[in-house]
Formats: sequence, C-alpha cells, structure tokens
Amino acid sequence: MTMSRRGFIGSSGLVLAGATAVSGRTAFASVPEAPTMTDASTQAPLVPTSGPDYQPVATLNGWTLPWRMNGDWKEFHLVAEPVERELAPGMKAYLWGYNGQSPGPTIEAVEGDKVRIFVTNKLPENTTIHWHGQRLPNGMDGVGGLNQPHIPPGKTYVYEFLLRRSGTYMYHPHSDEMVQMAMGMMGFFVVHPKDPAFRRVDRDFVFLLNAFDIEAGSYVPKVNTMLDFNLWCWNSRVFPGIDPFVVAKNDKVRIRFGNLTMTNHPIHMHGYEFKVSCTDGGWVDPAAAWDEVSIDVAVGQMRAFDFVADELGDWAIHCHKSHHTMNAMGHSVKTYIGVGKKDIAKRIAKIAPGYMPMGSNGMGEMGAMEMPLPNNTLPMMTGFAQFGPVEMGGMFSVVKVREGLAKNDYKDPGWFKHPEGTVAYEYKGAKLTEAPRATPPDSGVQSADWRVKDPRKPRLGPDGKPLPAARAGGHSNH
Ligand SMILES: [Cu+2]
Repeated sequence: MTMSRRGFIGSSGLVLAGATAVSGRTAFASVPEAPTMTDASTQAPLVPTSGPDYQPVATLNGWTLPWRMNGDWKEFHLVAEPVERELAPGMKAYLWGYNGQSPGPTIEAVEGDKVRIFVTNKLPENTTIHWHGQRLPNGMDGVGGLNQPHIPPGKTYVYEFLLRRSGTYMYHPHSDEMVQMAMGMMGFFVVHPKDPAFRRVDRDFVFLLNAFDIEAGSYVPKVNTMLDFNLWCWNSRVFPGIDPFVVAKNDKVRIRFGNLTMTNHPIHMHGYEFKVSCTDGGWVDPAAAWDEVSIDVAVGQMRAFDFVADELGDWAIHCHKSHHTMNAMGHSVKTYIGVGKKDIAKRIAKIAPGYMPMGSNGMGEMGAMEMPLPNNTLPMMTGFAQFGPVEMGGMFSVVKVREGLAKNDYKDPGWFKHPEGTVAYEYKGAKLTEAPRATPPDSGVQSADWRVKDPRKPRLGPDGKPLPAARAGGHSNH
C-alpha cells in the first residue's frame, strides 16, 4: 500500500480545534491519525487482523480506511479536503474528497461494532456527513441544520453509533450537497455480517457511480450541471482508467455499486446471469431474487449482485446507456451519417480552414485515431485490447476470469488467451462481393391481414377496388 501518514498530533491548529469540538462529550487522549492515499489504483483489500473474520472488499481504484480500536470503539478519521484525482492517464481533476482521494476510502466494519468516526473539515466551506442507509440515533444522521450544526472549516466533529445491520451503505455530505457531491465527495460503508459464513463470497468489489462536467483544458467540475455531464465515472475514474475486476475461476463473486449521479444507470455484465443479493435496504432473500443480466440502479440507490465465475474470459461490464461509455464529447454535435464527406469538407473549409469532417460513416473511426487533444481531457472513445481499439470510455471495464489465481491476487492478468477455435473468425471461402440474398420467408399469411386498418379509408380488395362494407352483426366503425 502506498499510504502516507499525516503527521496529525501536535502538528497544527487542527488538533486543538478538534479537541474542543469533542470535549463536551468524551475526553480523548488523542485523535486517530487520518491516513492519506496518493494513488488512484486499486489497493489490496484490508484483511482484518482482529475481531470477527470477514472477506474484505476490494474498492475499485480505491482503498479501505484503516482504523484503530479504542476500548470497544472502532475509530476512524475522515478529512474532508480538496484533492487531485487522476480520472484516467492523461487527465487530472481538482475535486473535493476525503483523505487525499475522491471518492473517499471505503469504511469496513462488522455488524455489532461500535464505530466512532472523526470528521475534520479542511474545505473552504461547511460540511457534514450523512451515513446513507444506516440505522442510527437521529442526531448522528448528518443533515446539517436538521440533525446537527454544520461543521465549519477547521473543525472536527465526531459521529458515534452502533452498526445494527450488516449490508452496504454509502456516505456523503448533507451540507451544500449539490456542490459537494458534484465535486466528488462520497464513499462506501460496508458492514460485514457477524456470522462470517453468512452470504460469504470469495471476491467482493465495490464502487460508486459518479459524474463530472469538466471542460477540455480545465480541471474543476462545473457544479451547476444537472444532466449533461461529460465524464461518467466509476469511483472517479473513466475507461481506460478503470481497473479490471480480476477473479479466479469458480469464485463466488459479489459486485456492489452505488449511484450518486443525477440519473439512473443500467449496469450490464456480459457472459453471466446474476442475482441481486443486497440493496441499501438490506439483504435480498434468495427466494425473492431472479436472474438478470442488467441491473438498473436509480439515483441514491445501491445494488449488489452475486454470481459464480465459471466462464473463463474477458467479459465486458458497463453502463448500458451508450452515452455513458463515452468520455468528453459535445452532445450537440450534428449527425453527419450519409453526408458526402469530400464535398462538405471543401465547402466548410472555405469558411473554417483546417476543418476535418468526422462521422459521415459513423464514429467508430475515432476509436483508432490519435487526434491532437487540448490539454487535460480524454478522447471520446479510446482504449485498446488484444484485437484492436475498444471504442469505449466512461463507465466500462472488464471482468477477467482466470484459472489458478491465488486468493486475494487482484493483479491484472493481461488479455484472455482464447482456446483454439473459440473466437469469431473471418469467412475465407469463395470470394463474396456481396452477401447472397434470399427472398423473405413466406408464412402463407397475407401481411395485410395483420395490419391495423385506418377506419377513414375504405378497405381495398386485391383488385384495388373498395371491399363491400362490413355486414350487420360484424364489427363496424360506423
Ligand atoms: Cu449510465
């Protein structure tokens, strides 16, 4: 783990500010150190060294927040602060997050734990944290003004509650939340079951869906955008910057995702059917789950699905809204399919020298093209795999199922080696200038018999003359 520890104790005024904020409640000898992550790659899961056993989650392009025990309290320390996040190689964003990254680190604990979470505000404005989905005392729910005073810049607040239910929860500000969530402030909160065998899997992945609107060449998201975002992210990363989901053949796998964007995302995985095992409301009774290949996750929801990885390969996993598997693009670009490129290029070049016509044969050519880009943005479609350009961006990654991976080995195994004879191949028979065409199949039924009739027009017989009107007793439109 590349983790730098913040010299917290006695190093700044923050400690004093923190101490006064909590002194009314409990006397703390010290505030736990807030670890900081500088890396945007997936960090190894944090295997528990004390307390009940559980299979730790792997946070996609993220990490888990270490804790310390203080008596029977599990103590964590989150620092809300401006961060610099690489969205994919070639593009950085100036976001707000926690402990050096957006999203913040995943909090993991066990059902029945008492957690004490210190939140230090290093933002230029007030914040709070809401623990989405948790059962807790009302005053710990984090809605600024309603449940607690907002946390002013420079102050540290303490949240204390008992983890009453296992499940998958999120955390995010409830103070200027439109701005703070548009800036990337959010994180996952996984509570493992007390019984280590309950619904246990071998690999357990988590990520948040988030979206940013960052103009090419700039670094700060436009916080007032409502729907027309140009960077659709998983854990503040876009393809090809999103790490693969690496699993061993026959592993029981769980993928958990929460949606803190402004629209729904139908998450689709290739190669398998799967069942929803968990929502932010709790575990789904296996008898109530049915097989799916896409799960739509609405705004403010999370879903987890489970499957057994018994099919080897590189399986695509992505949002099925095709605009969400694109990177920065103008959504108001005109459609040029079918427009003669040469002719229009000549005419446009007269008024706009250097104009390059795109898209008259579709946009696939952009996947292979290395066009000069402005600073700090990403190609709309990009990424290469073993057979060529993938022509994707945004919310896209690959589930890599391999034989013989060690437990907790999440290293990218490279591209799948297909067994001979299992890849779609080019037809190499007699030369075809054109596909041979057959006549359409004939069921013997007149297609006219199926057609809805326009009641305003007389029905015509096969000779083209009007048929006699329907007889009495039959249906009539008059
Ligand atoms: Cu989507």
